[in-house]
Amino acid sequence: MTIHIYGGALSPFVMRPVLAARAKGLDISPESYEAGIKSDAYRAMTPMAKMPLLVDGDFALPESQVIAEYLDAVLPGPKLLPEDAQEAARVRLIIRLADLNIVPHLGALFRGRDNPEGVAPAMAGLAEGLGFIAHFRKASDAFAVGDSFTLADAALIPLFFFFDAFARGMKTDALVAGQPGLAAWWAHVKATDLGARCVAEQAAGLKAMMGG
Ligand SMILES: N[C@@H](CCC(=O)N[C@@H](CS)C(=O)NCC(=O)O)C(=O)O
Repeated sequence: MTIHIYGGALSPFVMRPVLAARAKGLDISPESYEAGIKSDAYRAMTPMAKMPLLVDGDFALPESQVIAEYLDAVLPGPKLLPEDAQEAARVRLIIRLADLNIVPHLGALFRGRDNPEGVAPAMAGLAEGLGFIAHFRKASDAFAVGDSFTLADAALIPLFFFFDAFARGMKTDALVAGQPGLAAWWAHVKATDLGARCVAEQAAGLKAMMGG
């Protein structure tokens, strides 16, 4: 059965399970849902009408993190959650912290041109969120947690794309530079095949959204 992930490549939520699948050895790319994500057919599969949506046969599954965990469970390939319970908990914690403390501020950066007063509070929130994540990483972590790619890298890479993407206008790269451990992680993972491909696909998505 072919697994489909519907959504656009700019979305950090779409790229999270895409990265997880690729890390397991399934070379998948996000597909746009032809009828649109607000269509009745799409809403019949997920009433929230958001991307991503995984479709695996007659099984439809929304929510990026839930999809990534499903793929880790069903696909062969390396496990994306460490065996060690404390390391697995650190992976889950970093993902949770990113969803709670990074994700909510990204929208304000997108709206920065129309709503410049929203940028400074978002930057402060992002700086705090990065500090929370950095606190739970170890100096020995080459990947987000430990020495191999986990679900935490799948979540963080497509979010960190935006720190580079908004750097010219909003100096968001300084937020990453302010956390040397995370800056080293980001330099490392975006030089990997998985990371570089994700960044290139998101950049192409951003360019397309900006009108080419
Ligand atoms: N919590 C959801 C968030 C999904 C989400 O917000 N997706 C956005 C794209 S970045 C979306 O579908 N936006 C279109 C809309 O809301 O109409 C997840 O992790 O999958």
